[in-house]
Amino acid sequence: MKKLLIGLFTLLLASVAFAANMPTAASHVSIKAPMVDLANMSAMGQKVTNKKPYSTEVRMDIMNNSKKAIRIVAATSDAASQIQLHRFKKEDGKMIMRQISHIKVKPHHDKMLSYKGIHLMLIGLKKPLKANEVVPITLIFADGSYKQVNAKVS
Ligand SMILES: [Cu+2]
Repeated sequence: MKKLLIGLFTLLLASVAFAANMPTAASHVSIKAPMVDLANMSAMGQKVTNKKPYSTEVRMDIMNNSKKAIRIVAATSDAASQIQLHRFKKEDGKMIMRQISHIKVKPHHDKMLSYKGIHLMLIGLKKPLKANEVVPITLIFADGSYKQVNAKVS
């Protein structure tokens, strides 16, 4: 019985070590041109004064360099009270933003996040953002791994 327990314990340790060495979704992703956009705030019914910015979208190009699809399930930033994943699409002749549960990037493909389609939405900006300021954003993947992206305000 004792031998069996030791055996099981060793097996458990080995599997934990294996899991720790598994490549994560974050390690398979490369990000190009991350950008926080202020110019489109007017299109969301906000004034482009930058005196009291409430929310704005984040664009970037997410490249999946692996053979498996990856999913972004959340994002966070100290600059905003929350980040939602959004899809901008036409419904009944109107362009409407809808919250989505995840952003999927196909194997060996890239996904362009843009105002016209899928994007990250910074909601409740804590202070006005200035041009060329860098906003660190953390992308969280379905496997629990995460990646920090430095998005430039422009
Ligand atoms: Cu949005």
